[in-house]
Formats: sequence, structure tokens, C-alpha cells
Amino acid sequence: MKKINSILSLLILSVLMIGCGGDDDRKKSGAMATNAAERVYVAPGEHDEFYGFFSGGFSGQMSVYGLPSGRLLKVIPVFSQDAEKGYGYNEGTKAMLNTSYGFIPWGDLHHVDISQTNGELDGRWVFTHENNTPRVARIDLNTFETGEILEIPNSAGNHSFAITENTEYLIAGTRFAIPSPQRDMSIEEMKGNFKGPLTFVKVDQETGGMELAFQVIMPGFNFDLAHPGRNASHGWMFATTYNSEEANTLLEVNASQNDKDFIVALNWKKIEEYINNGGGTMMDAEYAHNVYDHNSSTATSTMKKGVKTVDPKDIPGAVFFMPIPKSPHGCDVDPTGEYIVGSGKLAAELTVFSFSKMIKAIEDKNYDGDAYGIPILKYEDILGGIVKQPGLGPLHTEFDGKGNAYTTFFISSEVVKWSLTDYQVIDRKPTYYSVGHLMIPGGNSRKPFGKYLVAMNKITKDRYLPTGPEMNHSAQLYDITGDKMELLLDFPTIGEPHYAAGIPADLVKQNSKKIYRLDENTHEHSVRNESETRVERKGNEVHVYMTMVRSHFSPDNIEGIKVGDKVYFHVTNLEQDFDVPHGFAMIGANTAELLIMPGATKTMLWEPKRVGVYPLYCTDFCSALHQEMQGYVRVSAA
Ligand code: CUK
Ligand code: CUA
Repeated sequence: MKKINSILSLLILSVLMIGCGGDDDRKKSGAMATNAAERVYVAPGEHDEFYGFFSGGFSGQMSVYGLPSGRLLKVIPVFSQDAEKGYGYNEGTKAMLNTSYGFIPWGDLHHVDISQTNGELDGRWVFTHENNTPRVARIDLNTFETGEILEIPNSAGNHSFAITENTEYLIAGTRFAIPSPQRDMSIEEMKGNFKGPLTFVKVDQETGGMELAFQVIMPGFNFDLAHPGRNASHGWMFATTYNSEEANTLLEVNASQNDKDFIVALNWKKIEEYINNGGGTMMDAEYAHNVYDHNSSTATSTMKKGVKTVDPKDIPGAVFFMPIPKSPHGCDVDPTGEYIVGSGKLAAELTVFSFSKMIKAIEDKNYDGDAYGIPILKYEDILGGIVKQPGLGPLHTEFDGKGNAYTTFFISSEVVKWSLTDYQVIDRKPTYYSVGHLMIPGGNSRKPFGKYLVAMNKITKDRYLPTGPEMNHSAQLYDITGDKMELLLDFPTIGEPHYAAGIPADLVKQNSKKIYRLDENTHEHSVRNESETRVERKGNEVHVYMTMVRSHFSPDNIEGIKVGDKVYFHVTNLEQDFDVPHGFAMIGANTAELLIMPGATKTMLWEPKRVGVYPLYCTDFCSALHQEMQGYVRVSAA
């Protein structure tokens, strides 16, 4: 019966999913348009008030938008090759995509989060993670380039992701329970044998450098989302799990059997102390650690071994289970650190837990027994309040810092504003359509900038001019300064925008580097001026030390190349004027182009296949004589 019920509820939910948002809603939003236009209008030459860093989902990239205009400012390649910037193609950046599985040209980028100091956005770095081949990455906000990628071993589907409030740790949880350590075993024997490793990555406060610190080997359910404690709850982290049933097949039905799943409450300071006192055991693991040096435009990749693991049972008082209704997804902590909002995807209510009550229950040792050796807190003991009938399919919650919370509802396609004081719904607005995450700049920190809310939708349908079967995903910007939310703008995103992080532009823009200085260029094959340019042969390797400056290459005619050679073009842009990049492309090269900023050097490998004379040219319109910026390479028989 129970099984039938849950199948039935799933069916009802999926029917509801299809019919959300109609013509009437669209007409209403059309009428609001005139007034809304003024509020998102950023006059030519003016700048946006906020940066928005958006997940590119299955594009593997991160995009930078200006808010409120919704203008796309930049795409930052992270986990996927990007031909425009040569990222993952040229010799300097290929190593960024190394993993223990070899070179992986694609990734699935989910959440993004900005570094914090004392729980407030500090504008130094944006961190993100990759779901498919588990990795985390750091983007440096002085260059808006990916600075580091660290593979997460002993994990599968790296999905839950959180940054602690002084950026001490990135926390990355496995989405799929797996044998830990990995081994050949029957899938049917999953129950009790698979594990859910939760990984802590330590962040260097000076450099942002990432280091694999330890893994907490949790029981075999799937981690979904994580959120760090802040203020009072700093030192704790909370993560939702699903599939406490440990089902290995047809999860849509089998993983929704139990009335309650768990939020894991974990005291990471306690675990850190345990590790510092010599606790934990090393487990075999292999993972790549890739670091990009901006001054040399060169990445290095190191293969590392071993990970320190801890069994939560060995650290009493460090890990607890908070029961939560049906298949929770989001898990969000409010700016004060007191409220933990858990969203059961299949629940009709929104559960808010109280951190102080949780601590009290732990002190009183008031448990509902244990599961897998981990104490289960009593639901009634830790419940802060319930938001009744807020919508269907709650996913994620953010905060405005004025005592209000905003939760997305996937199935009923809406954003709901509710009060943290009395759990009453204040306002609800439809989204188009089937919203996933939402983002308020600083909305997951101690200090939200509660002016705008961006809803990131999973389905686009009729929001834009049709572009064939595939449409860009849509994001929507709401003004949340008043009691009622107002929809101001739709704008398309790149890939699937799982999450985004917004920050006042003032906290970032003054640190944005203008130029790579030629005298700081440490690329091992850079040159300083045209007199140093040359062609050097070492066996069948040819190194071309080339420069570019408006509007010619030096050397621009190269002879003596043979079929079968490996030709390395080390190209330095000698310009020292802001915003004068040059490009470099070579006929038949299968390595994308080189886009080279002033003062930087990049390297392309070209392997000529046939005799002839082949052109090269500048790909970036750099001056009135850009079209003249060209050269030839003569290739002779071997
Ligand atoms: S998940 Cu919840 S809607 Cu990857 Cu944050 Cu996408
Ligand atoms: Cu250099 Cu165009």
C-alpha cells in the first residue's frame, strides 16, 4: 500500500509539473514591463550594481552576468575545453583537465560559491564543483580565470558543496553511494556495504590553494546538498541525504519509501581536532591536483595518493541525524545561523530546524536511537517551525537579511517568500518554469544584499523566440525590496544554471587586474622584444619564439619545417596597453586558437601533415591593420 501511495503521489506531482504558468500570468507580467524596464536598465557606458556568477551546468563552464541588466559579461572555462580561449587545448592549460582517469575534456558544473570572511562575502575567489568526475575548482577574481582544480577521490557525483564561513574548508559530498574503497563487488549487495564519503578540502587563506584534508565515511546513502553553519552554528555543517533505504534500483520509487530521510549535522571542528591529534586512517586513493600560474600562463598537474578517512562512530558527539520528511533536497542556514531549512522534494510542508534546540537535545542526550551507529535526534526536539502548505516540491531557500526567507518550488513553479519569525507565507510569485535554485546576492551568508532575487529555471518553453528543439535555460530577476516580489526580467543562461552567487560589484571590481605585465611574465618560453624571436630545432621538435604587436608577427615567415615535426609556437603579446589582445591561428591545427592578452605568452602545438606553404593569422580584430596581421610557414618533405 505504501508503495502504491508513493507511486501515486509521484504521478500526481508529475502531472502538476506539466501545467504550470499560463497565458494569464504572461499577460500580467507583460503589463508590468514598462516599469520593470527602468529598474533593470543600465544605460550605455554604465555598469551593473552586482556581479552574478552562474553555474553553466552541463556546459562545464561558469558565466559572469551583470545584474540587474542580465548582460553576459564573460564565460570562464573551468571543467570543459573552450575553443574561444584555447582553454584545455593550448599547451599551458591542458594540464588543468587532467584527472586520475586521464585527460577529461568535459565536466558538469553545479554550484558556485564566493569566498567569505566572518561569514560575509569577501570577493577574493569563486569556488565551484564538478559532478561527474568529482572535482572542485577555484576561480581567482583578480583575473577571472580558473586558478586550481582538485580531484576528489573516493567519491561519485560530487554534488553537495559548501564553504565554511571563513573559507576554512570546502565540503564536497558524494551524490552516489559507492564501495569505499572502490572494488569489484555485486551491486545487489549495496545495502550496508556502499558508503557516502563526505570530503573536506582545506583552503589556504593567503593563496586560496586547495588541499585534500579528510573524508568522513558516512553510511551508504546519497548526499544532496550541504550548507555550513554560521554565527552561532559556525563549526557545524548540515547536509541533506536521500535514499536512506539504500536502494540500488528504481530510486524514484524505492528511495521514497521511508517517511523520513536525514539531514546530517556534523561538527567539523571536532573532526578537525580529532585529525590534528593523529586520528583517522589513510585510505588508498589517487587524484589529480592541477594548479594554474597566471604569470606564466602555465598549469602543472600532480598526481597525488592517499586520503585520510574517519569513521563518524569513532568521534562521539561529532555527527548526528536530523529526521526530515521525504527525500530532502536543499538544506539552507539563515544569516543568524539559528534556522536550518530543509526541503523535502515530495513533502507538502517546509521544515525549519532550530540550531539551539539541536544543541540542547544533544546536551540532554535525547535521541531516537541510532542508525548506522549515529544518534538520531528527535524530530519534535529540534523542530523550530513548519511553513504550512507553502507550495509543491520545495528545493532551495535563500534569505534577505531582513527576517525573510525565499524558497523555490519546482513542481508548483513558484518562489515563495515567508517569515522566519512566524512561518507565515508573505508572498508568492510564479516562475517560468519549474524553478530549481534561486540566488540573492549574499543570500547564503551572514550579510545578504536583499535587493534582487534570481530564479534559475529548468524549463524554458515559450519564454524566448524559438530556437529549434533546444532553448537556452532561463533565469528571472525579481525585485525583493518591497513586501511583494516583482518580476523584472528574463534572461538566458549558458547550460543549466544550477546555482549562482551574486556580489556587489564594488567588492570585486577594484581588484580586477588590468594587464599582465611583460616584466612579470614567467612563461618559460617568453621573450621580451622582437630581437629575441627565433626558431630552434631539437630533433623533430621545433620551438618558435614568436611575438605579436600591432600589427605583425615576428617572425612572420618560417621555413625549415618538415612533415612529422612537432612545432611549438610560443607566442608573446608584447603590447602593454589595456585590452589589446591578439589571437593566433594556424591552418590545420587541431588545438583551437590562442587568445593572448597583453604581456602574456601562450603555446600551441602544431603537427604538419602535408608539404606546402601554410598561413597563420591574428584572430582578434586588434587595429585598422588587423587583417594584415599574418604570416606563412613552409613545410617540406621529411
Ligand atoms: S541542484 Cu537543486 S536544482 Cu545540482 Cu543544486 Cu540543480
Ligand atoms: Cu592582432 Cu588582429
